[in-house]
Amino acid sequence: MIARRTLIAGGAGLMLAGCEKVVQVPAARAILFAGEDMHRGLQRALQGRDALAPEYRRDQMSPIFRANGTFNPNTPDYNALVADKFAGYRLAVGGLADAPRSFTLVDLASMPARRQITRHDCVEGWSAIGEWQGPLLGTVLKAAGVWRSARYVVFRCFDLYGGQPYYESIDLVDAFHPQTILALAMNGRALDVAHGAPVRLRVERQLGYKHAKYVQSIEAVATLDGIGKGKGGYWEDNVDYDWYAGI
Ligand SMILES: Nc1nc2c(c(=O)[nH]1)N[C@H]1C(S)=C(S)[C@@H](COP(=O)(O)O)O[C@H]1N2
Ligand SMILES: [Mo]
Repeated sequence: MIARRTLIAGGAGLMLAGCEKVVQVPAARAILFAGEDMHRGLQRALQGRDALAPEYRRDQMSPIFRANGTFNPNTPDYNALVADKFAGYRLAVGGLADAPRSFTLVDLASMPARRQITRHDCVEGWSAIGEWQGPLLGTVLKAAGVWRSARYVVFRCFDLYGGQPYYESIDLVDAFHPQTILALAMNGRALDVAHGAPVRLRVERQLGYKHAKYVQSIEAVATLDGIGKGKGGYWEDNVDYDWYAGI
């Protein structure tokens, strides 16, 4: 929450907060979004962690939504799943949970779905607006009896990126956020391989690298120690990106 004193200090203090934020982000993004970051920074300062990310109209959707990072995991295991149209896919959900289990795509598709048109912001300086559909992550976690006392959920992916396993983690506040979904579809069609088939995370209050594609398993944990190099994600471990990538 923003301190009352800062609010009373008025425009100058808030503007400064916005400027600092712009200076921290990589140059391309800063140039593209400078004005907007200022505005959004102020908005966020006044909102809590459960605030919703903006949603858009269908006519605002990007004609092209580029893919980034891994375009195809291209491992024997993954290729076998693709060949079988993901009939053999199982999403394992476990860790700190009363009823660890795995879900087929049919299981996931039969859960109540949320559909949302949101803007994806990549730290490299591009954005795209697309429509995503799938069950709330919270529904899936509840179905596996994930403990509310767990602190994080870790997503392990099918791909290696630069030879390292891609993984990510979020805390339970984001995991149970009403827009955090396991997307099975994008722009009205089953996810394609480039965008993370068959299941990818959408965690709409955070930057693109948190949105794990090709999710293979989800583990609820109390600490990120011992997961990868301990910083909670591929980019956090290898390039020192922030673990909390709020936008
Ligand atoms: N498994 C996996 N997830 C990933 C990545 C990746 O390389 N592998 N790249 C991340 C980055 S940096 C971005 S911007 C988005 C890109 O999603 P898109 O390919 O659907 O545009 O996926 C994120 N999730
Ligand atoms: Mo990204």
